[in-house]
Amino acid sequence: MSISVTAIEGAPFGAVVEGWNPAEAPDDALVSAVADALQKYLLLAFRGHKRPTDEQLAAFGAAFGPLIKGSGYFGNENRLPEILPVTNRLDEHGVPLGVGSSSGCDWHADYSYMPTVGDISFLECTEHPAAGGATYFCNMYEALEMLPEELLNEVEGKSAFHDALNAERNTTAEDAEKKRASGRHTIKQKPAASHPVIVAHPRTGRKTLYVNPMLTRYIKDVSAEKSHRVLEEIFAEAIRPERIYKHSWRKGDMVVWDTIGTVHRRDSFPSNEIRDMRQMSTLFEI
Ligand SMILES: O=C(O)CCC(=O)C(=O)O
Ligand SMILES: [Fe+2]
Repeated sequence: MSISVTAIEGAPFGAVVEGWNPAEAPDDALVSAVADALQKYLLLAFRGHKRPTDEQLAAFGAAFGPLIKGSGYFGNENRLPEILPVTNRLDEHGVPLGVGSSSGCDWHADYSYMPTVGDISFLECTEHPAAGGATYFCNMYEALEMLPEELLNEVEGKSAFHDALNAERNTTAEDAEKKRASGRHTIKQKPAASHPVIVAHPRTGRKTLYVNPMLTRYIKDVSAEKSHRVLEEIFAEAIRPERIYKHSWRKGDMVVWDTIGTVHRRDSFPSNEIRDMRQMSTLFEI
């Protein structure tokens, strides 16, 4: 199987990948071609392939590292454990079948609240609404390179505390209540972890800014007031239009991205429409 990789025209980063055959087990040549492209482009949008089964999708993801069992973790035991449904679909009792509602979702890096964080993430589009529901990605390597010196000085050598409390903010109160009543929870435990604010990517050594508005709670060893101010200033400096790629979904797209070196968010969409995605992440200790 040979894939073609083409930079996305007009985008600050990202490439389209064509020629993937999900029915073929990923071999070393494919895995290294994808890993190289990912390092170069940060984000790869696979397009034009046949729809992978859950098993094929998980086999592809697992070729890049150990996958978190996202489905069990978020209380959606009805699927292959490695595949997390990001969907506003409901089951026959009106209980959400996955995480994610029609509301938007704030900038974050997947699983930044875990000791081993999301490394490479995968998001595959089964169904999307006619309008809305785009996903945006921001290059945090560049954000670090461009960070004003005064701000850099404030965070150099510092760590930040991340937790999952805000992950639930992205669901509607009504959906959260239905999940609670059903005995399923969006997150069973409330995990938390600390990581350096400036992280060297474990494979490339490239330094990135590892904080995000949704999951980073505070910078450690400074006053609450200072932590709040510095984080606000960092986000305002870091998350800027010139380093954001917007992905408007087509059915069947699979986007793969460097989740240590980027942050992403989702737009809301009309609640009477269905958006159905399959998500996976490999984990890595940073
Ligand atoms: O629904 C989206 O577009 C983004 C969901 C998300 O944050 C993820 O899959 O990691
Ligand atoms: Fe995410």
